[in-house]
Amino acid sequence: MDKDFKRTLVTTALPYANGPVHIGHLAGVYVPADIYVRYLRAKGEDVLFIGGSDEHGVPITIKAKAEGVTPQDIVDRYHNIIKESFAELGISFDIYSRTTSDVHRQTASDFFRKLYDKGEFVEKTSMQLYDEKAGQFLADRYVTGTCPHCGNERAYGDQCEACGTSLNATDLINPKSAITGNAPVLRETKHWYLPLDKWEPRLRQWILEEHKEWKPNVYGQCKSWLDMGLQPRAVSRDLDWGIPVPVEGADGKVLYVWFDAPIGYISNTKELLPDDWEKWWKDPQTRMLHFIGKDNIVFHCIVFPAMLMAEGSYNLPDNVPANEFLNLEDDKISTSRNWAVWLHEYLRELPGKQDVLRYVLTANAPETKDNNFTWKDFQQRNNSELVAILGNFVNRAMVLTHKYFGGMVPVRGELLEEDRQVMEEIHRSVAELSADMDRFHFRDALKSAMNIARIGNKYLADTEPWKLVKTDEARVQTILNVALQICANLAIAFEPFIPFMAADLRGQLRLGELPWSRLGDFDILADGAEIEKPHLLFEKIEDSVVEAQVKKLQDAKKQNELDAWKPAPVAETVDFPTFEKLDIRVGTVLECVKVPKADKLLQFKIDDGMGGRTIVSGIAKYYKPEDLVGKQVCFIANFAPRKLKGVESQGMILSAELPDGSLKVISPSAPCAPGSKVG
Ligand code: B3M
Ligand code: ZN
Repeated sequence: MDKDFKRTLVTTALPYANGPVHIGHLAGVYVPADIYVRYLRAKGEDVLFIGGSDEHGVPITIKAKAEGVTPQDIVDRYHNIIKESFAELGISFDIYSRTTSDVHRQTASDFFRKLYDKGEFVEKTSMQLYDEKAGQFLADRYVTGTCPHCGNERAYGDQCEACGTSLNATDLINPKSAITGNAPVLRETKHWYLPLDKWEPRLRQWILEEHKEWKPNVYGQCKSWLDMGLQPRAVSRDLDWGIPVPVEGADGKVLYVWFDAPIGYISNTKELLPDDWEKWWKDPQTRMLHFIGKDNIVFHCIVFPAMLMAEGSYNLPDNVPANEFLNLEDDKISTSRNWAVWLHEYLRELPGKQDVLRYVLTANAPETKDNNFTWKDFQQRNNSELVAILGNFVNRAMVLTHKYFGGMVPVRGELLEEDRQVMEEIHRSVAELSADMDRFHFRDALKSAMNIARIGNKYLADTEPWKLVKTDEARVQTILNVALQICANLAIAFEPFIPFMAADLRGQLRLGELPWSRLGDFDILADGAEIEKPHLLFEKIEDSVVEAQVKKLQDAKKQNELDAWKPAPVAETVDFPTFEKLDIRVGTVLECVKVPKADKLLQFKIDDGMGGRTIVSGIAKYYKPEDLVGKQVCFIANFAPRKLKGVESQGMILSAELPDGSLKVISPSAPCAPGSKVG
């Protein structure tokens, strides 16, 4: 920011169109980027906000195959969901396009071709796994097999999810193609590599020397990559989904998704401004910022800049304010385990609450370390911050104005020390707010904005205009004028964070859009101006609402556990005489009661055809005793007797254990004489 610039280009990571976006994406990338863009716009700066979907790559083809549809069907579905839900959340992109657009195909293809023609690539052949039955090379994700590190038999070719090791498909023991189940063979293939090693000295100088101001998490990750030494990276793949490699004899090869995706930022600028896009990318007085999550740092700080250096005519990013990860209810967000809050579902299930989500995700933003989202905290921040501080202050100031002055902004008289102090405090908060915005410290900036409302609340509580109204109306006029000017300040301060509230508040105050420069002013509302009858800016969120969300998550977790369940391995082989040693019989339950002071145990009186016996069984959690009376069960009749909570158990009732851990007693399929042998 110390450099002179005329305009700012802001990009956000292009989400993969193989699923909807969740709160982790929002907190890390889209909400902070939108806050910053809205801030720059309010300052009157020239800014362009570019977004779009990343529609290539192997996961999309896998999903398509699993559903029996085309990759284009998949990306059409998710691109639309993502685009609409961003718009509904108020993420104010100037364009949200996609990497299957014609402009992008052409732009990415030309970019590759230019590097190819300049001799910037190295061609290399290597051995890759090939599925002879499917007639295609296999991306790492398309190969499964046994992990060489931990023995997990379901490891993927790029990673073993059991032990977390990243792998090459060729490392797997007993590799299998995910397409046909066949064992793949090794076959030679040719690819184009970008020699990152060639750019290493320039990258070192540019990042480590010239960008020491980058966030420590970003700078640190870059440094460790650079210190490990950079290797050439393949920028093409053998795949039938993607942008064809624009070179003779490259049939069946497409650009690697991480080569084409960042070029999407350029393509989308071009699509929006066909005649004017170049100044946003090539004029040194344009400042470029990439908002991304921490898993994308290397691509945006090293690989894409190296591509831009190789091309030669583009600017490099000025900053890459990457965030860490957001956890959900103390657990890692996981798409495959459905442990996530999906934006499109949130918008449907909590309609009209866009600002609450934006507020909570900013207050908890994972700016410097991983952070946690909980529904309890969501409720609490809504109820005790948005409702109790911000909403309450604005409402009080406006209600009092209507009550005492017919809804007209009262004239401000002489200021007292307490008024001047409040103005000064607000000036301090405003200064901190702007400074934090410039440093991408949006959590702190939001605190400063909320502080303005806190100051307002305290001001009304201290001056008690409702008490003065009978004795000193002139003083009340001054107090409410100041309070209303604070409301107008809040409409400016909160606009980048919670724009729906800001628009609502401006409407209630009958104000148009307000520039950031007016923040800290106390003459925004003119004397005698009319304001609307107030309505509440926020409503309380009841327990039942967040409890329903927590339950939804827990249900998803249970469902996952069931989906992942596998029967226990079969025990050691036994012969018939060994089996016969167990004497299993059918019996009828005559009585069944809970064992006192033992919450797991039921005590049975069983008709075993031999005079009856008592058996104690640990199934109290799964049955009401009365439901079992009269039922027939199977039990081991020659099980050594043992005492359980003081009761002698003469046998063992057989039950099956279900995936959720519950037990179900085994009954014969038709009535049997008590004492019948099972075998
Ligand atoms: N689609 C990865 C991701 O969504 C990737 C980002 C591309 S940015 C050019 O995390
Ligand atoms: Zn493993």
